[in-house]
Amino acid sequence: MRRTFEEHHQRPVVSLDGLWTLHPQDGTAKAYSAMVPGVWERIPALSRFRGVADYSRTVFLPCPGHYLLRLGAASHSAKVYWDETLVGQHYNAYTDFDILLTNATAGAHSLRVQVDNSFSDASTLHIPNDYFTYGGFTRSIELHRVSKVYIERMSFHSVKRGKGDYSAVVSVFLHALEATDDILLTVQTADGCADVKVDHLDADQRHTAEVTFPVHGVKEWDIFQPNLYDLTARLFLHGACVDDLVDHVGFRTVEIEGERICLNGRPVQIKGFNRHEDHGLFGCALPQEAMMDDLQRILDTGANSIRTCHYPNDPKFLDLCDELGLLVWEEHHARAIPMEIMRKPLFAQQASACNEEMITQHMNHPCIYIWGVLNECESETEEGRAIYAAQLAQLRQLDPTRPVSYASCRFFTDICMDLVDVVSWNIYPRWYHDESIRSYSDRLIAWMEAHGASGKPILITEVGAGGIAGYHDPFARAKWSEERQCDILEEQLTTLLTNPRLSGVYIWQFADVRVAEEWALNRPKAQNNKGVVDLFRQPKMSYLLVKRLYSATGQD
Ligand code: ADA
Repeated sequence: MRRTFEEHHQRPVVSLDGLWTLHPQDGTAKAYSAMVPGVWERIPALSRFRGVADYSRTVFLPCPGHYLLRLGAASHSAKVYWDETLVGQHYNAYTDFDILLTNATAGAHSLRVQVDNSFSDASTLHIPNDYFTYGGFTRSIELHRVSKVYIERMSFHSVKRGKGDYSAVVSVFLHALEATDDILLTVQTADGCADVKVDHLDADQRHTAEVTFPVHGVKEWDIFQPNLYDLTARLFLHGACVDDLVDHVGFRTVEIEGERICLNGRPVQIKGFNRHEDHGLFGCALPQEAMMDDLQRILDTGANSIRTCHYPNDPKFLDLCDELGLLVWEEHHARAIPMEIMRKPLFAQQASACNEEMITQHMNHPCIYIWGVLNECESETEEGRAIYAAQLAQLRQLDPTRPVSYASCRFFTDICMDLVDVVSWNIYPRWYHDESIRSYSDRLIAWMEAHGASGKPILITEVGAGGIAGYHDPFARAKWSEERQCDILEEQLTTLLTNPRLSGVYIWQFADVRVAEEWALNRPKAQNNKGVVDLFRQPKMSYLLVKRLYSATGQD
């Protein structure tokens, strides 16, 4: 399943997850049985394969009609062939895409998804980086049978009117595949509902139905208080229900009040982790059990937030954060992209597509409190500023209800802080340089205040140190030892968590992750070793240190 709950009760949906045939274009005629979702690197013979591979299977359609393939992304590019006709393609491993199959015939059909994880000029977001771009069909795929008018998606946000009283603001996006009359749409959540009648839609016409209605006495979604409500849209043709869509939503407010980030009117202190989608057993295709295992540990440390470094996360993971009451900083896919790539027209196209897909697909999740872009890109030049301004404007246009930010490392040179609602910095005192965290953070914050951060919340979106799991050096406490990682994290966290000018910190990072081969020389084991657990989730000494420090401060 794509989500942790059923999105459709009326619409027939079947999962296409399971064993597919995999043909890597590796010069052999070999084929493999491969799990979808999954990464091919978990097949021993393909553990180092970077290139193009074809996933294929037969799909049986029980009756003729209109069908929708809902693909939960592939890493990192996909071309989809239906009966050997190209019917769709997608770039970027971290957002979903739909493919319509109209007037399909009943019976057996061939489905082939050609996946490519190679680095080339055709890929501006997936580049050799300090995380691993796996190859595979990495998120779930479903086959939907849709009526001649169907619900493509719906967006939701809420506006507070009083204690427990909100307005639900819902847009339902319809797509008519044939000319249709007498359409009725109902929308319901909590104790509120609304109806919309549409007299006629032409074939291939899209229509957005917008409704706002009051709800009363709702319990607000909050940190560790995940009050969720079903939002249900149902579509009727000539009085008969032909389609539906269910989502989980929460009623809450996120506001910036001076130097504070406020949730439901209360300032919050972020105690978070950066978390990559990467696991020693699953690559980036973590099953929900492994996601939940991570979240149990994250909750155990007393953390209250996760930053989805550096890309949109699996909707299933966001559902779990909704259901556990964890705040999420979600960001589009970009990590330290060089300017020579950012100035390419293809970068603007691929980045803005990722922004649009991230927000339209994830905006209903109450756990997401902020959107981020362009982690550690060129925010110290006018050329870079123009790109930041364009991307931040796009985020605000797509979702005016949440604050926006970016995580910077352009120390004492950044010129974009005036563009954001929350100022965010990645700093590594005592690891990448040896100035004390107190001295360095005081100096940097003073500089920020004079260069665009004044009057705004400040987050430290990355802080941490390396620690190779199992490497102990209790006397010299050399760098890369677990002991030194604890020493540095203790100084960083005790200083930053008690600085009243800061709205919180995200530790870099929850778990060790694989890195690209090109990064291996300065990453022991070809991993980024700054996790508090290793690639297989074995806790390091720093796990208990973080638990002590995060648990010692207030709930949020
Ligand atoms: C940067 C970057 C992270 C990671 C980190 C590190 O802040 O945003 O992705 O590379 O440095 O480990 O050095």
